[in-house]
Amino acid sequence: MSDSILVSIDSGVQTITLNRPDKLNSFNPEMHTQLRSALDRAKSDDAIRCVLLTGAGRGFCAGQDLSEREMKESDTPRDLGATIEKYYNPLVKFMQALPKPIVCAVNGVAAGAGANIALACDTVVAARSASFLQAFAKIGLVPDSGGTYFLPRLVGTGRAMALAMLAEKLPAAEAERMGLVWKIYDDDKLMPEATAMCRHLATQPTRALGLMKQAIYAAGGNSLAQQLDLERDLQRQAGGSPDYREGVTAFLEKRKPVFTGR
Ligand code: T3D
Repeated sequence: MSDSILVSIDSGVQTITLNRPDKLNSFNPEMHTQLRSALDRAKSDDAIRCVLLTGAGRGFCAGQDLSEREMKESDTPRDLGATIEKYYNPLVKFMQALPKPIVCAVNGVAAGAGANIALACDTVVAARSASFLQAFAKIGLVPDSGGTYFLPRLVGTGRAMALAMLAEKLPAAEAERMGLVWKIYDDDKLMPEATAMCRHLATQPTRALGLMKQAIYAAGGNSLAQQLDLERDLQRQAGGSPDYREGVTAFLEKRKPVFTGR
């Protein structure tokens, strides 16, 4: 098996690099399988307290590998719903449910499912030269991997519709202005800055950060009353954690807290 992704773990940060640069890191089954197995490790390994996702070469990810989708006039259409069901949907659901922060460092073009997998990460930072492209309309498809969910929530219905239907490349600076991206950095600063952010997150109260994900992602589907109830329940869990005890003790002792993630 080739290395469709590269994985390293340092200072509590698991860095996952999509690694099919000749195809702008587009997804084939092997890359899906390897990415999922790295994320499974992120979930089960207590030493990993933050995930950093990025791409090798000049692109972040160009979505589905279209060289695997070549077809003749006479071919029976492939069931694309099956690939979505098998790979993309479980990936996005797993990322959102992972009780640890995932930061995406978009190093270049993020297109098709690649753009939406970036948006499925908890925080997105990007290189100044990066761009986002809802490429689906160009090939007669519909945004997937959560694009029709994330885009209207992040930028509003009108902009989401235009991004999907016009399929124009959105430069990183514009994506930052619209709220798709937290911060942009000069290209040579992207990985040092993203790594520093992840190392910081890896020292934070991981359990509380996981509960924050749960609350913030639930908010879109909840009424205020439901959300307040959820906050109460999650605060009950956070309040029982060793990191809460450490946070309060450190505050009262006027020192920096040392969180263990528990
Ligand atoms: O199928 C299913 O299972 C359903 C799921 C669908 C999910 C999806 O993601 S559908 C959307 C698929 N993605 C796209 O439609 C994007 C296709 N790529 C592009 O439009 C352009 O490549 C980019 C705008 C992303 C970048 O353009 P540019 O000019 O910077 O680069 P390029 O020259 O087009 O690409 C560089 C190489 O990467 C090139 O190979 P070559 O000619 O140097 O050998 C190109 O063919 C290859 N490449 C780029 N994207 C893909 C790809 N190869 C395979 N699949 C790709 N998606």
